[in-house]
Amino acid sequence: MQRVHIIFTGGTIAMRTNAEGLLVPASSGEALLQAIPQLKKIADISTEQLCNVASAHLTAEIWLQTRRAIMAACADEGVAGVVLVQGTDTLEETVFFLDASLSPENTRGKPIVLTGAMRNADEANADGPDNLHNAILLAVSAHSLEKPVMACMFGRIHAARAVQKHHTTRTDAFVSTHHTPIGQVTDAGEVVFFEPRNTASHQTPTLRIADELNQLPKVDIIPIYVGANEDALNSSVAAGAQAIVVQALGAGNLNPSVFAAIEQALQKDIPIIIATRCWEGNAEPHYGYIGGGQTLEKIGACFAHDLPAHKARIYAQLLLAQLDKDSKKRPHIQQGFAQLVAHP
Ligand code: DAS
Repeated sequence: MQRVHIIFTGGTIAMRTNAEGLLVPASSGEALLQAIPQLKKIADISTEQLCNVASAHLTAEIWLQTRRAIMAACADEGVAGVVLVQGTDTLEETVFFLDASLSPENTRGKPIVLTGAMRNADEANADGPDNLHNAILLAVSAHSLEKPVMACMFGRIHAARAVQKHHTTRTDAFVSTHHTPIGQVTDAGEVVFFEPRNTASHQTPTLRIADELNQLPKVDIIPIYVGANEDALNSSVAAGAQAIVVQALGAGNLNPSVFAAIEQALQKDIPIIIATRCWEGNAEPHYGYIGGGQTLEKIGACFAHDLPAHKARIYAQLLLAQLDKDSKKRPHIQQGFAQLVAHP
């Protein structure tokens, strides 16, 4: 039987209601597995508990540690695939971080499957056991994918670039924005990939970073809305942001006050990346009025394309992590984001 290595970091899947009525992290990964003995019929399982926290408490340091743990597991010839269990609130960020930062050599082509649960471990109809079951099945069967990092929730397999949590509580909370899921695990336990599964539309260029990194550069997100002013952006610059993602309106538009602040930040070599608050569609240079995408492009801002602000932020962090202290940031960020278009 093949072996799957499961890395636990916490989330609702491991939460229980305590004596004070508070839903908090409680069960270890091992305890969760003991309650689902049928999993042992699918694969041999080894486990590792990196932490047991709500996913709102995850940090870049934990991500980098998780990345190293995945590389170590993949280097073990006895391991067929890796499952990473975490809270669903930030699952799409972790899966994107791993997908963008792990090269095919790092994973040796082995599947890396992220999963969690929408219902806590002590609910009668908890979805954690099913999700774990599906993730393990996927980890032993999804070999030879070009980009083997994916999310599996509610039987649906999502590409890292596309996956988003779009409902706060439902068990089918996850969707693939712009796309359909790349596959599914059927009720009969069959793993089915929809073709074409390896097309560029699901992929993110790999950004190689040093394995020993313990932190990622500071990149902030500034939301735009009617009446937004320059204060948040200026505070972010003053607090030492190395780049700023602006979650703009529509195709990538904002008002003259924020535009002026962006111009000043760009003059200080602080890259500005324009994302959109729209659910679907690309951020791109569309309008020529002050603060419209065309004028932002003219002054040197770049565009996040299909990446939502929280994924564009991670992509910018990884790009910045590739630079030495004295390198110019703007050209590198611009080139990096331009590559996303080649992988639309
Ligand atoms: N509490 C949330 C988290 O840890 C939700 C979850 O796990 O589903 O992300």
